Amino acid sequence: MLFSRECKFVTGAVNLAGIPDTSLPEIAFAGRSNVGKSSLINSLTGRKNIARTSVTPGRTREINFFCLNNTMMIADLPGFGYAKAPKVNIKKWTTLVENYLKGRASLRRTCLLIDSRRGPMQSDISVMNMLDEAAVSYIIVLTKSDKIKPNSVLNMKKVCENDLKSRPAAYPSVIASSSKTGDGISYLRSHLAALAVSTESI
Ligand SMILES: Nc1nc2c(ncn2[C@@H]2O[C@H](COP(=O)(O)OP(=O)(O)OP(=O)(O)O)[C@@H](O)[C@H]2O)c(=O)[nH]1
Ligand SMILES: [Mg+2]
Repeated sequence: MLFSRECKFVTGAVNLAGIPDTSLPEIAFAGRSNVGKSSLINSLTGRKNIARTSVTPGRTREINFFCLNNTMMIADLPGFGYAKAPKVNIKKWTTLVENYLKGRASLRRTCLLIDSRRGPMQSDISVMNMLDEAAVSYIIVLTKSDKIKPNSVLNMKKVCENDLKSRPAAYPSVIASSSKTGDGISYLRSHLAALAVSTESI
């Protein structure tokens, strides 16, 4: 229900000062450049292009905030791990996103998106380490499940869930999704909608 209602773009923040002042529960979408963050937000909200999607990795440079039905906030984070990104951009990403993730009191969960075909890469592992150390609750969402065989998706899900056992801030189950076929989208919607009403942090 929540996701089929009003969805408004609020603002794009390039620094901490630009982050909107709101106490609504918030969900963040993090992941490597091109993993499918903006596409997933479009699919979840049923909008074709509320979150801009790109063929050029590194397109989303600011944190884009959306508000669902005046009930929940969504934050689309700039992608990381793009090898060709200038060093100064990488530093900017790290500072802005780390400060946001560690300091956002209203953040209920971070969805860390990982490509189903590749699994966690070094940059994903660094982000998971940071989230575990800062006790920021996160869930792994595998993207682009349409690109590989269903069996391989299941396998990747199991491998990731096994790795997560030793990670204190990780939600134990992994969700496989595709913005193309809609796989996992309604499941993810209900998972996130439940966080909008509950006050628990994990
Ligand atoms: N086949 C397939 N392609 C997808 C899927 N999700 C995203 N893509 C494609 O992957 C590319 C990147 O998608 P984006 O949603 O822009 O990725 P992003 O993570 O927001 O990228 P940045 O903003 O650069 O960090 C686009 O060409 C999308 O069409 C999916 O589920 N299946
Ligand atoms: Mg994007």
